[in-house]
Amino acid sequence: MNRIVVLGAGESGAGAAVLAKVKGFDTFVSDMGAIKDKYKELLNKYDIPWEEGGHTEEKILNANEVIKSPGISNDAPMILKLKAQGTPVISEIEFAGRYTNAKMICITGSNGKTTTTSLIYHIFKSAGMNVGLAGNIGNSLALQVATEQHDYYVIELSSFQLDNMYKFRANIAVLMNITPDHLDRYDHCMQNYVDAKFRITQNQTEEDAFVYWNDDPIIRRELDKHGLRAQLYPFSAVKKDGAIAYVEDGEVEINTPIAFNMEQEKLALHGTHNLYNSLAAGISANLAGVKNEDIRKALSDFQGVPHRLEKVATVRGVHFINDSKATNVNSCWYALQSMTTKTVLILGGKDKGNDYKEIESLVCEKCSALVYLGLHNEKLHDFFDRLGLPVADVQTGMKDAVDAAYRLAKKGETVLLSPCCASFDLFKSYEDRGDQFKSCVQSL
Ligand code: UMA
Ligand code: ADP
Repeated sequence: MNRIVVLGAGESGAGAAVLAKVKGFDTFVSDMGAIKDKYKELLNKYDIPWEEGGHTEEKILNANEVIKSPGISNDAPMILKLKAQGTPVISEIEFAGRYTNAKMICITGSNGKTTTTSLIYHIFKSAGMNVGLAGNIGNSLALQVATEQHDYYVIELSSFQLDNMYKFRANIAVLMNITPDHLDRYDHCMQNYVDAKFRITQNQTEEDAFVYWNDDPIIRRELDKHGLRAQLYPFSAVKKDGAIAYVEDGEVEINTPIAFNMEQEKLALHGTHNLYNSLAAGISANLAGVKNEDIRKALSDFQGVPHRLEKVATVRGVHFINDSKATNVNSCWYALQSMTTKTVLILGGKDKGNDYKEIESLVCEKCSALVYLGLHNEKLHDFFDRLGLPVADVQTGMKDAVDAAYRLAKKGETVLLSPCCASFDLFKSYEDRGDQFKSCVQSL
């Protein structure tokens, strides 16, 4: 087997191509769109042939194996052709996993992946371990495996990456939660998405660990279905139902493998959802043998991740919070739940099959007004207008949304950007959306 074709030349594909090349494969990269200059430079540096602006069939269908970028759907025409002729299609993570003996700490879930991944990485790094940060967080695992040597990788995994993973084994698998997301990629069938998430446990052995949120109804329902062999480490906000980590009398406690405790007040991240993230990170570090004092210190001095409940400024008594990464309904639920003042919520964007019922009662309880920000706000009008809150409809961009929210907010209230939707209708990315929000707030 010597020809590997990589489809898509973004962060994932370019890294996979470099690894394939340094491992001696006849490597070819094909991108349907335009390849960014930085990835062209990387491919050229390693003398890897590439094409852009289309997929040339005869250069792809002759591959022995194809590495697919996660952004390409499994029913894209080229993927269907490859599958029909029996060519294996794998993800970059699956490929990279073959070339490293590092311990793999993998994090998935509908929400909290990036925060938990960053927190685990921060703990390991602060404890002086040789650790790489990779995956959906924005760093190719394959590129690091090709060019660096780490003892541990902390890897954020999206369902898209898990979809094309078959033999990869996570030494520590963390599943934060499962709520509807990306259903457009799963035939609008929730079970398909749930099954993708549970792939994080496949190939785990009795020596491995499965860390999960014990109160997630879907995870609990599914536990028996997936033939789990790993040791189980369930966590919960409170001591109940066999959780091995929880909060009791203001103390964060982890019972096993090594007893750990710290004052909840000292955790750097606030809010119920962040307690889950801190518990999952603490358990993972504990399992990897990080000393308690190092875990305590790192959980208390973590700086947080931009665009996740990020405090921006207070302008004439109105607080502004950037939660642009809330790209689904459940993450907005947690954001609203953690609000301590009345809130003007800015929401909207590219809908992913959202059901807003989940936040209806919190919107009634916490919101004083709504700003719909998107090219197509009809679904928001249909669902929320009947609640009788003041509403602004903005289709033009962030400046008008911030102005409208500021006009609607009373002194002491909070303007929260927590959109429930992807950003791609009006913005390049959720980072672009959050950055524009911050700069519009700064210039109020
Ligand atoms: N392309 C094709 N053929 C197609 C479709 C796309 O060639 O049919 C090309 C595009 O022209 C583009 C390339 O594929 O040049 C991009 O591939 P990609 O969309 O997979 O993007 P990457 O830059 O490789 O980034 C991917 C992840 N992107 C997606 O899953 C959409 C990044 O997650 C991840 O950080 C990166 O790999 C490294 O692992 C981003 C993301 O949005 C942050 N993830 C989703 C999320 O978090 O909700 C799942
Ligand atoms: P992901 O990488 O899974 O998208 P992030 O850590 O980037 O997760 O957080 C995304 C959004 O979800 C943030 O806006 C945050 O407010 C919310 N969030 C973070 N952690 C959790 C959690 N454990 N449960 C639910 N929502 C969360």
